[in-house]
Amino acid sequence: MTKRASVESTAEAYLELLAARGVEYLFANAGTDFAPLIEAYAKRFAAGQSLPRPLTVPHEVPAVAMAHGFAMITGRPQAVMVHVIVGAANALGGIINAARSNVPMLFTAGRNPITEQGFRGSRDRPIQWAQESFDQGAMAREFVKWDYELRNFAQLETVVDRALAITMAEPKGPVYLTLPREVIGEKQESFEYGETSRAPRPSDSVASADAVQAAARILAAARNPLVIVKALGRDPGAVPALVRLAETLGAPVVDQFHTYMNFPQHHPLHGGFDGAPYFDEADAILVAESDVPWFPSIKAARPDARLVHVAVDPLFSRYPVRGFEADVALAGQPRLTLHALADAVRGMVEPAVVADRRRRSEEEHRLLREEWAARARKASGEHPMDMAWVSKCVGDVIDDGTIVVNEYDLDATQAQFTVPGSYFASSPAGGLGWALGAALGAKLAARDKTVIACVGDGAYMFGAPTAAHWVARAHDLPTLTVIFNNSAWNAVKRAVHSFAKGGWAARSGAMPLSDLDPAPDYELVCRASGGWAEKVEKADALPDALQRALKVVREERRQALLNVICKKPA
Ligand SMILES: Cc1ncc(C[n+]2csc(CCOP(=O)(O)OP(=O)(O)O)c2C)c(N)n1
Repeated sequence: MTKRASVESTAEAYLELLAARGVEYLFANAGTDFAPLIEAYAKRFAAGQSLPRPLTVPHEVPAVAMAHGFAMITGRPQAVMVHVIVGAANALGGIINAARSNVPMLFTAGRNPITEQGFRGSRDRPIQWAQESFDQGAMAREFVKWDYELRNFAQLETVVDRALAITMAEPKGPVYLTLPREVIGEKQESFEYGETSRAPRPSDSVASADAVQAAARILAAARNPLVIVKALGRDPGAVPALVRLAETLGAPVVDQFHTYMNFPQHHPLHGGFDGAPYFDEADAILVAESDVPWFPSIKAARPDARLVHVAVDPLFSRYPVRGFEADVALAGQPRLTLHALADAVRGMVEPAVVADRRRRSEEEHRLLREEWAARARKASGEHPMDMAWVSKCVGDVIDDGTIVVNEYDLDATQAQFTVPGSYFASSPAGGLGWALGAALGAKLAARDKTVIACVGDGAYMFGAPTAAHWVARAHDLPTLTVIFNNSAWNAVKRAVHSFAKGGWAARSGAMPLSDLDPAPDYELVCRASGGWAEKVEKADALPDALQRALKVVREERRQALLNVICKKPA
């Protein structure tokens, strides 16, 4: 059905269309290019139309991360708008994160006025000569699935519907639309559009029955099948499918460099977070949504191990180099593929063999948990605090209503994630600064949940914390931030130790470019935006501090932060 709206500009028609397409939020960091849009919002507000709700985010890093966080919880793309080329440049790290995480998003930027005079919206600021680029899409093109410039009003519906359909098609990822000021500022009288988008929406797909049978034969014939998983839980519906397959096979499942909750950690077939101890035995490995199942240079699968890959895109086609081999690669929705595999495997395995494997895996699971508990007990007495202890204390406060956003330092062995959609870690691309904004976006999407952002002190600073805390207060998004503060970039130090074992840096202790002393009083940054925040220096004080912080977040509905002082790495 066609709808007709009375509008005064293309910008107003654009907002009308986004609202009609279910886009709830526009995360925005404005500039001169926004004038037509802001004017259109004012008119819509006067008419009682507030969608898509504009949220000011005073830095592009948390703006993009908020859209990422919202989409990772809901599966629905939101709009981000930044200021021309300079805003897009600040946003790009977040776009790379979203691209490598297959998170949908309508990323937009104003485009500087092209004309020097003669149009409504022509240049009227000195920056508008220097802020034009030859090809504005080029900056983001490698990391978006599609980019385009809105050229005219007549194509508005086609262009926006196409953008939204492409971002949502698997493999999902951001799209980039630039909005020239003359175009969005152009005067209109009315806008006619279809009530719903009729852009093609590709249906879910699943591998052919032959390929599924071939994969099932490999897994069923193995003595020691193993599952390696990383990002399967992007689709929470894939988690029970993996549980079914693992139980059918009696195979352990290892979360390797995991970025989502993929498999319940308390399940007896959860085999921990390191595949290496399994590789000597594993004669068939199912690699599920894992771009890096092992390091070929350190410890890899046996050369004779049979390999089955399950992923939306088992080639990871957007990666320049990825040499992991496969005997069978099952493309399509892993949720569907895994159910099909479980069905196929069921008739091929001996129940006694499965039961025997399961007993061995259960024992391994029990031993691993004892080892992790012992590590936490040992860490509990250390001063300054060990990150394993901090992780255990955070792990102890997690319940079924908690979402954790982890930018590096929460050690998953010390927590127990059992609910799909409860744990999210940094993108495989690792662009720092993601967690603070992602946690705010998650909270916006799930207001009844407790959202905890676990960040290193480095990750915290990359997240534009002044802007993020401002957003938490201004938009009423009470999250808890836990800073694992070791006054260093330990990831950088670890890389030096790994690259030059026992070398100059290790022997002399000189490690320039990796220390963050003197550590700021980060708690003051949160308090500056009305948050509740404490510095915690003693291990035995942390559990109570976490309880106090959670009470503030849940009952006062105010943001909170714990600056937890941890051992500084060598
Ligand atoms: C935008 C960006 N810049 C730099 C890096 C390189 N980098 C990776 S981890 C890291 C340090 C993280 O420090 P912190 O959050 O304190 O955690 P820690 O390593 O100390 O555990 C850096 C600088 C990156 N991943 N992203």
